[in-house]
Amino acid sequence: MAVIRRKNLKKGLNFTIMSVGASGLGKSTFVNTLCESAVFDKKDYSNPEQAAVEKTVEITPVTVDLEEDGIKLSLTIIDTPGFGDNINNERCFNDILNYIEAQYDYILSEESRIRRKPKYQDNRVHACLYFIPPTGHALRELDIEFMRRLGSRVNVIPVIAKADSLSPAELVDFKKRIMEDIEYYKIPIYNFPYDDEIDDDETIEENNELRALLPFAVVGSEDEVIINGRRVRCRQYPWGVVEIDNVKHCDFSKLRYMLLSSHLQDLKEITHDILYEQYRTEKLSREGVVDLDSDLPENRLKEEQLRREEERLRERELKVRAELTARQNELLAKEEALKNLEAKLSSQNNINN
Ligand SMILES: Nc1nc2c(ncn2[C@@H]2O[C@H](COP(=O)(O)OP(=O)(O)OP(=O)(O)O)[C@@H](O)[C@H]2O)c(=O)[nH]1
Ligand SMILES: [Mg+2]
Repeated sequence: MAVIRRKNLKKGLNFTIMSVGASGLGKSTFVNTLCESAVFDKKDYSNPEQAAVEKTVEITPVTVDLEEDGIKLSLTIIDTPGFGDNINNERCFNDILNYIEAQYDYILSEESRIRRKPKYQDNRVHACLYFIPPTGHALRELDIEFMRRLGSRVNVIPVIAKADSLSPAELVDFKKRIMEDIEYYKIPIYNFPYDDEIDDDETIEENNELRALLPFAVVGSEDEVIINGRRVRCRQYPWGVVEIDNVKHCDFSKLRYMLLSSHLQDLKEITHDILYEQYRTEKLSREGVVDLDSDLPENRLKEEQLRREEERLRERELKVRAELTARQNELLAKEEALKNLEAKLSSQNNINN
């Protein structure tokens, strides 16, 4: 686990999460559950038949301010429209990928400015939750393909959506099969990386525990009931209650803690040092530019142009100043001449009188 720097503690942290997956898997409900507020509204609370979260139709970033373990957190969540089982999936998916890359492009253009703005908005996505339908079988071709493509651009964290639809034994089995598929198809997910030589035992153990939970089984709900005097977020069924924050019922609270607290810094560092760096290198080599260091001929050219422009302006200013001084001197000389003339005239008048 990376250490959060003191400076960042005071200022507060920015963190961005995206939810991706098929339609109706509970992505928007999850976001509301994570933020503990209705970030994405329901249609009509008074009508039970319509009291569901509206279908998401566009990529919607929303920022909420939270406090986790005394640390201020500005959390941006990007909810995306779920794809269906139709031919539009590709377009919908491309919109999501384009969104992620557009944030990199923005940082790239800011970094390559000669005069950088001291502060610019960084909207890069640090974690992408990929919602897997709770089929109980294995990954679908669509999930394999989409996770693989996302994985080279963003930290993908696979989650089993609506995990309350599976029995505990089915869940264990399903998780195992999904991880086998992820390994077999070499899908690059965020798997709690650590370094045996650098990281301490505690970190290694914690990462291994979280790795063993992959893919996280999530249940989302905004409903609450009172159990033994405690307010509990849950989904109610005729046969019982699934508690969202109960680790025996699902992995929601462990996922939330790892995202917003224990692994937040690591996810940010991987985004910047590995994923963004890879995108930057690919893009620059595609464009035929090797690096953006200021020593490059084109950067030197830009700086030279800028320097000449400044010189030209300075010369013009000097010229204008010189003209102004000359005019002022001319005016003073005329005034002097006028005064002399007046003095001469008045002395002549005195003589004549
Ligand atoms: N059983 C179960 N149902 C859930 C869960 N989370 C959400 N739902 C229900 O699933 C339905 C769809 O939820 P949404 O949150 O709108 O799903 P979505 O993924 O945002 O859907 P799109 O916006 O169409 O992509 C709603 O009726 C939710 O109440 C869950 O964990 N378990
Ligand atoms: Mg939605």
